[in-house]
Formats: sequence, structure tokens, C-alpha cells
Amino acid sequence: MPERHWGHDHPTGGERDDEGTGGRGDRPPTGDPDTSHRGGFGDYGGESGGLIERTFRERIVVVGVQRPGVDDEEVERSLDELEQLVDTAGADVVARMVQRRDAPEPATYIGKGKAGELRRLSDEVDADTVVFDDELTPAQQFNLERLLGRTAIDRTAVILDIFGQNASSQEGKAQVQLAQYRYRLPRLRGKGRSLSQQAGGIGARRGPGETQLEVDRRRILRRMHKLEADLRAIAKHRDTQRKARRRSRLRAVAIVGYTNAGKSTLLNALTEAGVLVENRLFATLDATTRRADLPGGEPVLVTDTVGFIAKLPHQLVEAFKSTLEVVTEADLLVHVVDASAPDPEANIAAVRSVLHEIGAGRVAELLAFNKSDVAAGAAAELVASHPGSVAISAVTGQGLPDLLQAVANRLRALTDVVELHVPFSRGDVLASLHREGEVLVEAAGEAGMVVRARLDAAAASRFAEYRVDGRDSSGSGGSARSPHPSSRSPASGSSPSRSA
Ligand SMILES: Nc1nc2c(ncn2[C@@H]2O[C@H](COP(=O)(O)OP(=O)(O)OP(=O)(O)O)[C@@H](O)[C@H]2O)c(=O)[nH]1
Ligand SMILES: [Mg+2]
Repeated sequence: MPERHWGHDHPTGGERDDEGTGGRGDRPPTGDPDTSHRGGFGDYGGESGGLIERTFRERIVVVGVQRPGVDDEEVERSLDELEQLVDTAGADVVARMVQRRDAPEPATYIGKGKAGELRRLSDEVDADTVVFDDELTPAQQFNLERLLGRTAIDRTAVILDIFGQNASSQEGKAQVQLAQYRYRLPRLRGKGRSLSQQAGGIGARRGPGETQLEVDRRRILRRMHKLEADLRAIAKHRDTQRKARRRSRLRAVAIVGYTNAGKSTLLNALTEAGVLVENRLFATLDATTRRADLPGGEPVLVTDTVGFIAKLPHQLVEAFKSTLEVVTEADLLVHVVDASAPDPEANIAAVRSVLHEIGAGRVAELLAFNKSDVAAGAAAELVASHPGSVAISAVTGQGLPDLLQAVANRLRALTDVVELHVPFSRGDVLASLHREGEVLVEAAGEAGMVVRARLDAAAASRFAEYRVDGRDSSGSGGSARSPHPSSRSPASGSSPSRSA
């Protein structure tokens, strides 16, 4: 089990020994290390996995840097969100600070003078920890802790902590632990309380000439390799299930979106899945798949997935890649957006950027503006500016029939209508056309059957030798990202049928 820790390996107030760095002079001015460091948020030992029992709610100052071209509101919104993350993790924000800078200071993220100001503020409000809104480099974090005399952590650490608290499945836990190790490894320090000392016992023994840091590093690397192997085994098992799914030929729809947008609520509304719904960030970490029936009776598989957020730690994206294959392999994404959020467009952009990062940037996407029960006006405006999108309320059920109809239409639009000539002798080909596509017209011609059928790109190329329209549809794939994929014919969004 990994130690729960926010990315640094020494206690924050007490016996840290920053050899040769002059850190001694920067102890917290409160003087008494026991009161300045009260355990908890930045310093959890113990086993990970379940909820962290923190002895008290830590007092936090949040800090952001405002770059040129970013307006005040945007910075405040980002800090609001960070505050929500901190709250979700189980601590209280007691102050915030923003510095305007062209770029973060390489050594200290904020300027040195500002750091002094921040230290005074932190003393004044009796803060335990300072949380920065961008990922700090290990050096920045180290320097800031010296300058501030208290724990300095970043948004990434807070998100990793929440994921750690919320992980419940074996795979979820392994993924989060792996991400936490990847975050911690470059932040290990040579002195202070070490992993091995925490663990005590036989493992704490060093090899000849080995420093404690090397021991810790080796141990973390070994655990990472073990986790990677575990995850590969789990992924292999899932791969088998996925192949079975493919054989069933059911279409797959993945529900994606910003955290807390209402994805799980939507899955429950569509399928009675009974997935946990909470007004909490990252309530869902594991994918859940259920069957739903589209209007007309066609069944589809619908999967609820982990939520995304602005500045989602790349360690997490990396660790969750195999879970997120349900997204990259989906036929269609239903991208749920909280219409009542402060800046839905920014959330859409953040989600799309993660989709891009995991290789799902080209999967067809249908926008669903949720919570229209409490944000009817905003939802209507958003629908107007995103052609092909729908307004829904996963709670009241409002708009859900429209959503299902839109899903059916979009899935249909992913297929092309092709014309084929099948010799009379090839009853087997006719039969597989019926199985693999939707046969719209079938009539006897001179040399064989004339068939018009809807086929997806893969099937269309399998039946290429019987096609009379001569086009090879491979490449179009039906997966451009946009409410109206331009590579498609005009009927992509709204017309339920453009069959002959
Ligand atoms: N008013 C309103 N609230 C909603 C609606 N849909 C979801 N919510 C609420 O939004 C909160 C988050 O819902 P979830 O379904 O857990 O959201 P999620 O997208 O799965 O969130 P994560 O799994 O944490 O990323 C809950 O408090 C829901 O009750 C809606 O249509 N209207
Ligand atoms: Mg959820």
C-alpha cells in the first residue's frame, strides 16, 4: 500500500533537515512545530484506498497566477473550482491570492516578493498548507515550502487525493496508486522521514552504499512495476469481454463530460443502473455499462465514465488510459454538459482536450446540456449555439426522449447507404448483409439481387466487391468531431432517415 502523502516526503513543520540549503532559517514563525503542523491534509500516513480519516479540517490558502490575456473572472473561476476540490478532499480554504505574471517564475512559481507576502498572509490566517492552482515542478515545490514555512502542494495533488479517496474497485485503486507514484517519484527527497522509515521493519535496511533516497526510489519503482503488471492483467480480461461485446454487434455509447455534470444520473435515468450519484467531484471512477433501448427498439450499450476537469493531471490520464478505452472505442459519445455551470463552454473545451489526449478526439459527439430544470435559459442558449445538441434534465427526465432520438439518428448517420449487386447464387452474402447492416431495399435485378443497405465503414469495405456505387468508404469512418460532421452528408443530425 502506498503511503498517502501529497507529494513530499517530510513532515511540514518539524524535524525537516534541509541539509545545505539554509532551510533552517525558514521555520514557521509560530515557533512551535507542533501547532504549525497538525497532521492531516498534507501529511497522511496510513493505508490508502478507503476514505481518509483526517484528524481535523486543514486550513488552506489557494494561490493562482494570472497570465496575460486571462481575465479576472476566469482566474477567480479557476480558484473557485480549486476551492471546491479542496473542500471535496476534506479541507477548508481560508484565503486566496492571485499574482499577475507573464509566466510562472521558474524557481518559485510566484515571485519572491509575492512569496513573502503569501507567507505573511498564511501566518495571519493560520494556514497549514498552501495550494497552487497549477502543477508545481518538484523544485518549485521544494523552494516554496522553504519560503513559506509550510506545506506547498498543487492542484494535481488535490485531485490525486480525491481520486485516492474515491477509488473502490481493484482497478480504480491500482490506477490511482500508479498515478500517485508517478507524481511522487520525482518529488522524493533525500532527507526527512522516508517511506522506509514510515514502514519500518526489514525493508528499511539499506544495501551497502545505498542512500535512503535510493532505497525509497527503488521501492516505489518496484511497486509501480507491480501495479502496471496488475493493470495489464485486468485490461486483458476486459479485452476479452470487449471482443464478446463486438460479436454481439451492439452499438456502444459512452457518456462523457466534466465532473459533476450529471453523467451517472443520466445513465441511471436511461437504464436504471443504480450507479452512485453524488453532488461531489469525481464520484465515479469506474465505468459502468448497461443496455438501453433506443426508440424503434434497437438496443445499445451505454457506459458511464469518470469525469474530467480543467488541468486534469496527466498522470491520471495516463493511468486511466485502459479504462478510458470504452471512450475511444465507442461509436458515439454523449457529452453531458452542466448548463448551470459558471462557464459551460470552458468545460466543453476542457473535456474535449482530455478526449483528444486519450485518442478519442475523432469519435462522434452529441452534446447534451443537462440540468435544464434549473438552468432552462442557459440550456436553450447553448442548444441554439450548438446545432444538433439537446437540452435535458437527467433528474426530471425532461428532454430524454429527444436525447434518445438524437442518439438513434446519430448512430444511423454513422453508417452510409450503399448499393450492391449480389449474384443470385450468393444467398450467404445476402444473409450477412442483413446481419451486419440495415437492408433498406432488396429487389431482383437481371443478374442478381439489387440491394440498398446501410453499412458502417468496416462492413462497407467488407462488401466492397458487390458495391455498384464503386466508392470505397474507408477513411470517412463516420467519426468527425462536431455536432455536424462536415464529412457527412447533410442529414447527419436531425433527419431520422435518409434512406431511399
Ligand atoms: N438540478 C439537477 N441536478 C442534476 C441533474 N443531473 C444531475 N444533477 C445533480 O448533479 C450532481 C452530480 O450528479 P452525478 O450524476 O453524480 O454527476 P457525474 O457527472 O456522474 O459526476 P462525477 O461522477 O462526480 O464526475 C448530483 O447532485 C445530481 O443530483 C439535473 O438534470 N438537474
Ligand atoms: Mg458519476
